[in-house]
Amino acid sequence: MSKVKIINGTTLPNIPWQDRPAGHNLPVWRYTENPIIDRNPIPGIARIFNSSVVPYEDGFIGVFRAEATDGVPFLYLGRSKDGIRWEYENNVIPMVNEKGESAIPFYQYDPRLIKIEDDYYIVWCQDFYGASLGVAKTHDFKHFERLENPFIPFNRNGVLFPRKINGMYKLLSRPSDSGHTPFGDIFISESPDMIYWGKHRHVMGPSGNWWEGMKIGGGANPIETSEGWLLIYHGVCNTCNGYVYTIGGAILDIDEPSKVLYRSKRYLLTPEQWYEERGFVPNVTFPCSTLQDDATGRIALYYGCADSYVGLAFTTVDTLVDYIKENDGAGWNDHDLGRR
Ligand code: BMA
Repeated sequence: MSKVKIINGTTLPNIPWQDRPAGHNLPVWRYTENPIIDRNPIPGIARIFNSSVVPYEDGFIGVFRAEATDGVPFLYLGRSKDGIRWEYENNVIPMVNEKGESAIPFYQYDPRLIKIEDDYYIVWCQDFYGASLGVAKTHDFKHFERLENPFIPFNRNGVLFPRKINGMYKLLSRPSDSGHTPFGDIFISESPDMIYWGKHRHVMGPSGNWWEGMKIGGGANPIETSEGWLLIYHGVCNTCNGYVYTIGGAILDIDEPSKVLYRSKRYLLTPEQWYEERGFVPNVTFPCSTLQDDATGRIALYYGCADSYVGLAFTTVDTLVDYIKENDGAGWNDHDLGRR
C-alpha cells in the first residue's frame, strides 16, 4: 500500500512493471528492454514516438504519433495485452466531423489520450492555420468525432484532466509560435462542454533551473492523489547543440490547479541512454502518458525518445511525491492563482 493515495484511480494488476534497480538513486527508472517501440515499426511508418496509452478491456489501447516515410505525422491506434508489445491498425485514425464527413487534419502529433466519465478524448497538435490543438472523442475506438478546436493558433501540448473540477473540464496548454518555439509557459483553461474554453490562468513557466530554463509544456495527464494533482511535464534548455528535453514533476492544488503547490528543482529523468541521446532529434525525453495502479501506487511512464522511439520508465506515487516535496523550488509565481 502506498502512503500517498491515488484518487479515482483504477486497480491495474497488469501494469507493466520492474522493481527499482539496486543503487538507483533517481526517482524514475527505465525499463531494461527500452526502447519498447523501435524504428520502422510498420510498413510506411519510419518512427513512432510521443504517444499515449490507457487501460482498455483486458489490456491497453494507445494513440501513437506515427511519422510516415514521407515525413508527415498522423495518429494511429494500437492495442496491447501487456502495455509493451503493440499491434497497430493499418490506417490513420478515421476522424469525422459532426456531419459524419472525414475530418482528418493535414498533420497530427503529440497525442494525449484520456478517459473522462464514459468517453475517451484525444488532444493533439495539428495545423489550424499554424500549429494548434485538435480534440476528438470516442466511446468505442471505432468512431472518432472531431470536436471544435479549443483555441486559436498557436498552441501545443494540450493535456486534459481526468475529471471535471468544480463542474468544468480543465485543459492545460502551452501557447507557442508555429515553429521550434523558444519560449513557453503552461496555462490552464476550463469548459462546461469541451467546446467553449475560457477562464484562462497561468500555471507555471520556465524556472531558474537550467534544465527547464527556456520553456516547459504539459506531459502526461495529471494523476489525482491525496497530495494534489501530480503533473509530469517536460522542461527544455537551449545549448550550443540545440534544445534538450528533460522530464520534470510538480504537484497542483486539487480544486484550483492553476496553483502549483510544489515543483521539483531537480529533474526526474533526462537524456542519458543511446535511444534518448541519438535519433532524428537528439537529446529528447518527452513524457506523454502514464498508467497507474491505485492498489500499489505503481506508475508506468511512456515517453518519446529522440523523436525516434518510445521508452517506458517506472516510479511510484510515494517516490515521486516525496522527491518533488524534498526538492521543492516553487515560488510565488507558481503558488498564485495565475490571473493578472
Ligand atoms: C517539440 C514537439 C515534439 C518534439 C520536440 C523535440 O516542439 O514538436 O513533438 O518531440 O519538439 O523535437
